[in-house]
Amino acid sequence: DSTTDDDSSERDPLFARIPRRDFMKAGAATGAMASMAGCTGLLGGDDSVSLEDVKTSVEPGEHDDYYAFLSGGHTGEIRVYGLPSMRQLMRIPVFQTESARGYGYDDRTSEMLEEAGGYTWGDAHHPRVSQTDNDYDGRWAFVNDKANGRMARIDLEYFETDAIVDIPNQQGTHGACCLLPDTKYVFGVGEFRVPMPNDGQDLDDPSNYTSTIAAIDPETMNVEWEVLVDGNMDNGDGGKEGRWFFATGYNSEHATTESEMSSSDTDWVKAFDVPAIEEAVEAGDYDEIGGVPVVDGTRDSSLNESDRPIVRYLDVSKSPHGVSVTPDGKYAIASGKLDPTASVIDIETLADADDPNDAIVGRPRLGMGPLHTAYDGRGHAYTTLFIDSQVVKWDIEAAVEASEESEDPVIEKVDVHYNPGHLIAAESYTADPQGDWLISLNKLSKDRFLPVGPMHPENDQLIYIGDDEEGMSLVKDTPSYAEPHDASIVSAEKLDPAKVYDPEDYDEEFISPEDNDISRENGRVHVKMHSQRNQFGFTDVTVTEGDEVTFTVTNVEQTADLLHSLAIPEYDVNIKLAPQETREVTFTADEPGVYWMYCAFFCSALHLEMRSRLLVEPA
Ligand code: CUK
Ligand code: CUA
Repeated sequence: DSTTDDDSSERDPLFARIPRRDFMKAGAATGAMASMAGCTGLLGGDDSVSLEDVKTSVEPGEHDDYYAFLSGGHTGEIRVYGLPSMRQLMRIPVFQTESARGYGYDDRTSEMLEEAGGYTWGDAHHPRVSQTDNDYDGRWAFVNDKANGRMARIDLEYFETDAIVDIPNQQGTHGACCLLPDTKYVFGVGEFRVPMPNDGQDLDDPSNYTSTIAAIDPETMNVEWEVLVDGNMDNGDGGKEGRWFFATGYNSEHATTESEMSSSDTDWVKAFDVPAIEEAVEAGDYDEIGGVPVVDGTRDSSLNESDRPIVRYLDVSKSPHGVSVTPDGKYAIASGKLDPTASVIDIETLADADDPNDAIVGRPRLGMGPLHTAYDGRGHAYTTLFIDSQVVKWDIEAAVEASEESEDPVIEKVDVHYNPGHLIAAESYTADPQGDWLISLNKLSKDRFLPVGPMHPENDQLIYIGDDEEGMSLVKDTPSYAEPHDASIVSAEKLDPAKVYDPEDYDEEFISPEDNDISRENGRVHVKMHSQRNQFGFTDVTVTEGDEVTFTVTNVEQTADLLHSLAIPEYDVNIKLAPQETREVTFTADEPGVYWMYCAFFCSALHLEMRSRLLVEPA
């Protein structure tokens, strides 16, 4: 920690967050303490802190203040960044195989990918981190697969994908989010409408296509129930109080072409009343389709069935895109996309309103192409303007007070480069955002970086939002590989990743040096061996052509960061072995010859010598 030599940290905990260098810089003009006391907001009444007084760069050897989990779009992965440095700390493969981690190469992960449909890729959009009492609890992150209708869970102790569910009745699972305060469900929001079941019936009868939201139990990753609705759905966010869940939707027209889909001037935000849905499921008021209870939440049914409609349809301007609930849980804000306004939905009003549209209490005019909204916890909203290439900061209560569509609530706009999709502020999805950093995830970088061929990187821009008087400050550009959609930013102290594996946490047998063993039975060979600097448990393993061979390999190192792997040339095998980790891999030895099994992590000066022979005898 670079601040330990800064004696001011003993005086005020706030100073502990300011690296000495920046502290000195801030104090250079008039002497440290006097200058700091004079800084806008720092020791004053409001919460804002000037940019000069926060860490914007992270010196060599220092740690960041935040983790940011960015989705990797159609690479299928999650990337972990540090903030404010924007350094990429780790990549977590989710829907695609990845050789450095041996993900999709060992038996456990390849079976998981196989059981989740056997696809080789996914389209990961919305990483959401689990919460308890409306705050990050460090357990899991979840992310959707828009391509194949799936939801994955990432274990944040090991930073690895540990479950993927193939959601029945959904083709494109687009939105993903949690029902708060305690992550009772993870919701997958179905985007593409298809016949249900999609088995060849009603091929060209779009009026019979449907989409659903799916409620997934975060512990078991089972789909507990689904609700089918009218129209496409897009993004979603759960209320903070455990009752409401909101999904935007375009295509209330039930159309199949772009021009028809955007012909109507209004579309819907759907508000799902979760306890009412649970009652319906409890009462058996559902059809079982694809093995899960599916409750009818179409417009007509929800208006007629009971005095407590399970889905409320709110009319908003055409093709809304993002929706997010404010930190205080009062409003859900849906962005217009094809309309320059956002719709502010009063959640409390919604419960009792005869006409759900009465709950729309504000329509601020923000700019062209509003897509997604994030929060600083000081009453401001930040919305990306895709067409204008800007982030607009606006005042939520001012938008509610303004009687009609007005630009009044707009405080400030900042240019971003270019065409932002999502944006995310630090801990914006919790009840208590940090209010300092915001990332704008821009789809196009155009000329911002050295050219690298026709495919450009995207540009994730870091913006400081902690100073309400100075306004937003663009701090850095970060090129990123296609293509982050959403992100979650979590204070570093809220996560506690493991340094080595705990063998109790996996099913494979831990192989110590004394457990090394080769057993053979009916054409099956099971090799159990340990690995350690600088050798595997066996220098030679002999099998016969056609044998089915299983290797169970443990890295018995206790030292953090000391990885080995078992790579087998021409057999397409590479399993990663972090300290105390065991992995298993099974393959058929169908080509006779000598194969040098080696360790692919440069683990010591004798790393190159860390290799053993697999001898496959001709049958
Ligand atoms: S979506 Cu991509 S920019 Cu999937 Cu949240 Cu809006
Ligand atoms: Cu072990 Cu290289």
